[in-house]
Formats: sequence, C-alpha cells, structure tokens
Amino acid sequence: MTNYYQKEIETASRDEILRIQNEKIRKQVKHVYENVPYYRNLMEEKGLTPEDIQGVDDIKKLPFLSKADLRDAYPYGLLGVDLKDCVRIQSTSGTTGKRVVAFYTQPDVDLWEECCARAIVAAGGNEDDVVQVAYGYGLFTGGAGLHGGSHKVGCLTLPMSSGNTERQIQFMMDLDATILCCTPSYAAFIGESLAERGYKPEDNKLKAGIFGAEPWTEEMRQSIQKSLGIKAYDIYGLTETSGPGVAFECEAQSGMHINEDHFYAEIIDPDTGEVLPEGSKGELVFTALDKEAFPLLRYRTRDICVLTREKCPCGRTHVKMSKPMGRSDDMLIIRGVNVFPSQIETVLLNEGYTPNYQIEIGRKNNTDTLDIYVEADPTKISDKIADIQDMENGLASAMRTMLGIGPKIHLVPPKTITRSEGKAVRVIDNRKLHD
Ligand code: DLL
Repeated sequence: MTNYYQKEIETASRDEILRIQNEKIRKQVKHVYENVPYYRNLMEEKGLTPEDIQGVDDIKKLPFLSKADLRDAYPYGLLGVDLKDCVRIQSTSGTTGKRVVAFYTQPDVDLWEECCARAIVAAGGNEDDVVQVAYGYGLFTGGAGLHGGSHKVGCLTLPMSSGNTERQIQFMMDLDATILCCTPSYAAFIGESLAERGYKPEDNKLKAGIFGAEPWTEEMRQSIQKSLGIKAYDIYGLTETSGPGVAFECEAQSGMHINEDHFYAEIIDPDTGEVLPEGSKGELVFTALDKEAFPLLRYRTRDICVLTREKCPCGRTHVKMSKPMGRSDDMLIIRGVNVFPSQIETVLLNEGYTPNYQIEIGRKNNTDTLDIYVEADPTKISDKIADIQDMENGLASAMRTMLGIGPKIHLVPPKTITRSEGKAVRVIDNRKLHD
C-alpha cells in the first residue's frame, strides 16, 4: 500500500492543483512586485503590473531570473521580507564565482521540510525508521533539508553530515540505520567501503536511500542498489528554490514528482526562452508559489529535463520530471560535439567498470582532447601491457559509439581516483577558466 505524507494534496485532481496554483500565483506576484524592487523593475521593463497575471497561464509573460540576476542582486537584492523576519540562510555548494545565498522565514522552512518529508515517506519512510543524513550540514541545503524532513515524519534522525566514512559505517551498523540520505557518489563509496570491510549487502538494515544533488544515471542506481541491498530513490532541488525536495521519486522509480502546490514548472528552449509543449526536452524553470523570503519567479535552473503527466501507479498526481540529463551550462562541447558526463558514466557502468572516473578536456594543436581516467577492476587487472591496451581500446570504442567522438582512455590502478563525500567533481576542463 502506498503511503503519503500529505495524501490530500499529493493525490489532488489536476483541477484542484490548478485552482491552488492560480490562487497562489496572483498573491505571489503581488508580493514580489510590492517587496522586491529588483523584480518590479524587470516587470516594468516589460510593461507588466500584477493585474496582468491572473493565473498560471499568464506566468509566461513574466521575465526570467537567472544566476546572473542573483549575482547582481547579491546578497539582499531579491529579499521579499524584512531581514528581521528571516530565520535562516543557506547557500549553494558552488566553488567558483559568488555563491547564491537564500533566505527563509519560518513558514519557508516549514514548507521546505514538508517537501522533504513527502520524499522520505515516498521512499517508504515512517516513524519506525532510522534516517542517516550523510549530506553535508552547514550552508549546503542537503543536510538541513533531509534532517528537517526526517523530524517531520517522526523518524529517528542521525545527523551524521558527510565524510568520516569509518564513523558512518560504524553508526549505520550499530544503530541500524534504515534509510541513507547522501549524494549518489558518496552512497557508491559507502557501498564500496562496506564491501572492503567484509560486509555483504544483507548485513546492513538499510532498506532505502534518498540520493540527489548531482547527476547520476540509471546504471549507477542499479550499482548502488546492489552494493547496499536497498531501493535507491532520486531527489532533486536547488538552493534557489529552497533545497532538496522540490521533486522526489516514488516507488515507481521513474522520474520525480514536482511538488506542484509549491513550485510551478515550465520547460523552455534554453536558446530562445520559448515555452515548450509537454514532453519536450528543455531547460527547467521554476516559479516558487508561496515562498516569502526568497520568492523567485521564473528562475532558470539550467537543468535539462523532460516533464510528463503520465498517470503514476503510486497515485500521486503531481507532474514528474525526468532525471536531469545535464545542464545547459555544463554540457561539454568537444570537437563540436555535445557531450554530457552522464553518457560517459552510462558506458562505463555498462562495460563493467566502477563509477569512479574523471574526465579531462584540453586543447592540442587547436583541437580538443578528451581523456577519461577510469579505475581498473581489481579482479580483472592484468600486468601485461597488451591486455591493458586491449581493455582501453575496447572502452574507447564503446565510448565512440555512444558519444560520436573517440576519447583516450587511461586505466588507472584501483583507488587512485579521489572519492567524493559530497558532490563529485567529474570534469576538469583545461581549455578555459570558468567564472
Ligand atoms: O544540490 C540541493 C539538493 C541537496 C538536492 C540534496 C538534492 C539532495 P545546489 O547545491 O544549489 O542544491 O545545487 C543545485 O544540483 O540545479 C542540479 O544541477 C543539481 N542537482 C540537484 N539534485 C539533482 C538530481 C542542491 N537529483 C543543482 N539529479 C541543480 C541531478 C541534481 N542533478
């Protein structure tokens, strides 16, 4: 039987969801127009007043916001309430440029934690569960979001934060953790570390994992499910829209339900900004319908995905987003060909390699170079140079079929690629410096 955290809204009819969205957007546009001069100016440039937005169908008239606006307005320029009414600040985990800082009132925190609670219940969580939160705590939203959600569901919460894998494993085993929350790359590392210590997947009490914050493939899901003996669920979100829980996977494990009572989603053509029809692949844009402190309208996420309204067996009616297939700003263009790191991961796992890899792009004689460092499987490793070359050539040819360009593969000894405890850094692009 399917359980829900907030059944009525999670399974509401399409008409009911639209009614709620229409009501909220009118209020929200008024709130932003009156309290966020930065956005009011953008509306005025387009000759818009709040009266022009009568419902969600009118959202397409509104101007977009992008990361560049957030940088311009840093830190307080998009604040929708007095600072004294805010109770929390969180920030992106980005390592370059100015970080995004997001503000929350108490109702904003409650709303966010409710979204995470929905995700935990959708993954099979209830008050009998022990939730090990191994996302980073601190400015990053992963730890705080799932922690708050776990409390709301009434689970026993283990606030581990990321890192210190030895201690993660000890607590997981001693305290019988049943749900693990962390990035998929860290989950893979924990699985690998358990095996190294002689644990079999059935030795732990975990039943589910809630993994997100970075792209991961279906193949990676299978590999984590096997190594930990669990069901692995995806969760999506970004600091700008509050954090994890904007969308989450249910038992169907086929895309993430967007919490449509709080976030209105659109798919646009990233080049023209045109709204695309349902089922098209494009850039995801969110309008927060009821956030008070950081009420972003039409925020361009840069994440590329597809939305679908196909009936879901779990009974939830909210629209589903596919796994992000990459970002419009981190899609690699190598020798003129579009390459997403996820395609490389798919090939590696299909060919029986581990998800430990690094992609290095450079430029030699005015031509792009693509080098992929892959850890050899310790059970298949050979000390004969010819064997290693055969394996490298085999992998390079599988990559060429998938990507349309041939990389140079470097098999490196097991355990030589740095493991990630948070978001994995997969790509090193030496051609240009990112901002
Ligand atoms: O990563 C929030 C989060 C924490 C989500 C924990 C899920 C779990 P930021 O650091 O602001 O926030 O990064 C947001 O991460 O625009 C996506 O590009 C990427 N991302 C987040 N979740 C997923 C996912 C958090 N499930 C950026 N699959 C987003 C792929 C994801 N990419």
